[in-house]
Amino acid sequence: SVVYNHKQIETKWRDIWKDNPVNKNEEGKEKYYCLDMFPYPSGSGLHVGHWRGYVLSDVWSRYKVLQGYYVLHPMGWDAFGLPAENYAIKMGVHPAKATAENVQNFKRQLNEISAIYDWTKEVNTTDPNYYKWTQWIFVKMFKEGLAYEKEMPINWCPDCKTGLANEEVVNGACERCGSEVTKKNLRQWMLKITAYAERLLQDLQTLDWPAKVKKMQSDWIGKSYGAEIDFKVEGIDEQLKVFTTRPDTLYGSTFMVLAPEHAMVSQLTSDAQREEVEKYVFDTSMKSSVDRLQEKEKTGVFTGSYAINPLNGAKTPIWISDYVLADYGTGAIMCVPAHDDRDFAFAKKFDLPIIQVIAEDGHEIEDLQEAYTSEGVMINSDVFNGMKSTESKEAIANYLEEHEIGKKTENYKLRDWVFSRQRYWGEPIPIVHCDTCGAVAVPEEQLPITLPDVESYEPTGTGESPLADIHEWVNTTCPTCGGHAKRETNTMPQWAGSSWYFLRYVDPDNKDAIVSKEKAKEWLPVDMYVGGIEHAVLHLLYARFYTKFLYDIGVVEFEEPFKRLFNQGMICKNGAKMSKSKGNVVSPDDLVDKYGCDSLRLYELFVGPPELDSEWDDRGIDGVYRFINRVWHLVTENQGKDVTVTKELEKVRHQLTYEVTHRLNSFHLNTVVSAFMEYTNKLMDISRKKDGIDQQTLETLITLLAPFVPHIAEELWHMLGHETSVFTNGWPTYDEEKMKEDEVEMPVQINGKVRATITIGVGEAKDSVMEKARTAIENKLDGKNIVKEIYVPHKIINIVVK
Ligand code: ANZ
Ligand code: ZN
Repeated sequence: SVVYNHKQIETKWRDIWKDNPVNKNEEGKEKYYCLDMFPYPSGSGLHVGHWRGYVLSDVWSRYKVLQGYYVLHPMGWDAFGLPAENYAIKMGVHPAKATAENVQNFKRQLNEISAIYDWTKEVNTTDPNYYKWTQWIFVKMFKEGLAYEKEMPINWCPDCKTGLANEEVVNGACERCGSEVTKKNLRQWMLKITAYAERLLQDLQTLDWPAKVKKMQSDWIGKSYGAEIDFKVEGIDEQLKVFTTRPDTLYGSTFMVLAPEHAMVSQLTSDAQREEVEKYVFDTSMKSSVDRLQEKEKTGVFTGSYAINPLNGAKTPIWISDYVLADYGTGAIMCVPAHDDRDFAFAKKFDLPIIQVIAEDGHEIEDLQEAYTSEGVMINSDVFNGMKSTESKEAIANYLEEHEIGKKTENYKLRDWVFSRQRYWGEPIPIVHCDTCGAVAVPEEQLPITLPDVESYEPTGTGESPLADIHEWVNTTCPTCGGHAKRETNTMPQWAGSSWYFLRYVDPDNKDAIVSKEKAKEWLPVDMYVGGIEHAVLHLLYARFYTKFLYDIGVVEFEEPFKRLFNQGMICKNGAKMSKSKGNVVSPDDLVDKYGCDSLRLYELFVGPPELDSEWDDRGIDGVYRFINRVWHLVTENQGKDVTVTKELEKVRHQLTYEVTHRLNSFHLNTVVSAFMEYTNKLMDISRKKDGIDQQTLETLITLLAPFVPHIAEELWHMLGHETSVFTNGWPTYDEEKMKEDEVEMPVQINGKVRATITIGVGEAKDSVMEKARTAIENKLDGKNIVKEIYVPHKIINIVVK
């Protein structure tokens, strides 16, 4: 027909694809794995912001199909977590039921995108057949000593009587009730991710990931080089060990600060100072970690003891303060107020001495107003005076090692992972606590430990999960000795299920293993991973940690899960991230109805560079819709015409193929759309002025468009007489020789202003070009004379007149 009817076409092709998928497993095809970060199936459904990532990954998947790959493009559900639990508390609906409904709804909405998901591979983290393996990995980690229990201070709301995740603490207050959040020591399960710190850091180099994300991960791991130095303490026989990244500043150390939790605090505290110290220690223990990390006025208390500087014997007072963290380095620092901002603020507040030991050009500053944090030349440092501070770092560290008063060390910011939640809606941790044997792993053949039904999902108020109230579930026998034991009632964090799900898609029904060796070899690791930048650190780091662990125990044969990563930016409206809570959500439904799925897909790409946040404007889709209509008319008008292929048509065809291929490979998808628009306009010009467009050019245009607008592409492809799908055609190739322009337009300037345009041949001689230029401006000289001619081939002709 002449009129483009998106509804009819899109319904028709969706039906056809149902029985004849375009992505087929055929002899000799290579495999390609393109993965989306799987969604949390929330109750509010999909908006056009969610579409963006899903369209990006589908375009990429279909592109790979056209290149001849058999593509795995799966979808599933990260369905444990707080919202379903909160909904259960409010409405009394079991989280499993609410989740199942949300999944159905999500799936229906996802189908509107027409992505080539393979639903036979669907996974759901809340399915016992899935979380059996989440638990299995935990058991393996426990056996390897990587999962362990520890008393840990966690955020605690005294009114709700529950532990809170950091995300649930807003400005130091409980997100639910607004009370001030305190700390409570609770037994937690920890995963020893720190054992993998160095590998997680080093292997970043092997990844084809955005530099920004790699930097965020390496900052998070936070490796720093420095030294541990032993200070003698006056009057007692024990040494105080500090960690510093700046051994070069040792002569400038004028006091020491310990974390209030440091093991030696009590021992160092004099009788006169004890009351004040103990009060400070207690006050600190009541503060949330959030509070403590916030920049604010320094506080602290003197212990009454002194440490001796190992280089010059200086007597330096030992203080405690909450700006020193207990679990970093050694929990104790030597303070150099002249060269460290926090120490400077502390020294000013408590009137402690400041000694400058590094100076620009060696000139000491009189009355320092702020810490001098740059490099420079050593002063006030005895035999090291005059040395560059960069060199003295090494020199002083060596001196310390030689005299056995310190050693060079490496430190990581990365902490072990607090892995337990006092919640119902998560994977039960597969451990039982036996009166005699202690913590014992549930035998692998007894997995999964399924979540029992509960009557009340409310937190118990004791800091234990609601599971603790189900006595028939909690009380059990010990797998080792058969004696009385209790099940662990904490559950896993939401990250657990998403740290390995990419493995399961490959072999979702396997009853005997996470994934079979053969399937893993066929598909893994993931070739392309598409998802939001908000997961740049935690999810990606956890997934890399799990993969390395599974590699170590022989489950997989690769150490990195995701070879290539692409992070899409957010869709915003009225300047804010699109979200239900902001009330600025645009639903895809009306747009799909009015313009079609193809138009919305294309507009999702056209809206801006895919890696950046982009502002949504409904009106923009109109332009994309008109473009699709132009393609429709171009093909319908030229279909079946017997057109001789001109050099010009060939050139346009090769140029278009080149531009689309290159921009697509580098993920510049918005500019792919502009290339389509530009070249379609060119073809329409040619079509109007000449005899029409040849079949091969039309077919190339349609094939290149197919990953982006699959329905109309199939329709036009069939209109041109093909029986098979456009996705069997292969990705078009180009020939750079045939792309070359034989004529170019050149602007001609007079005194720097463009006054005319000439057409010249590629490689045309300078004399001939200038002759054309002079002719073109002949009658624009206003009686002036040419005094100079500037000619840069193919770029500028400037004629200077006076
Ligand atoms: C003396 C010094 C002089 C320091 C100077 C810095 C500048 P990064 O790079 O983060 O590893 N520090 C050590 N342990 C700490 C703890 N538990 N809590 C708070 N601060 C701690 O920084 C290491 C530096 O942070 C160390 O080097 C120490 O202060 C401090 F001009 O020692 B420095
Ligand atoms: Zn036992």
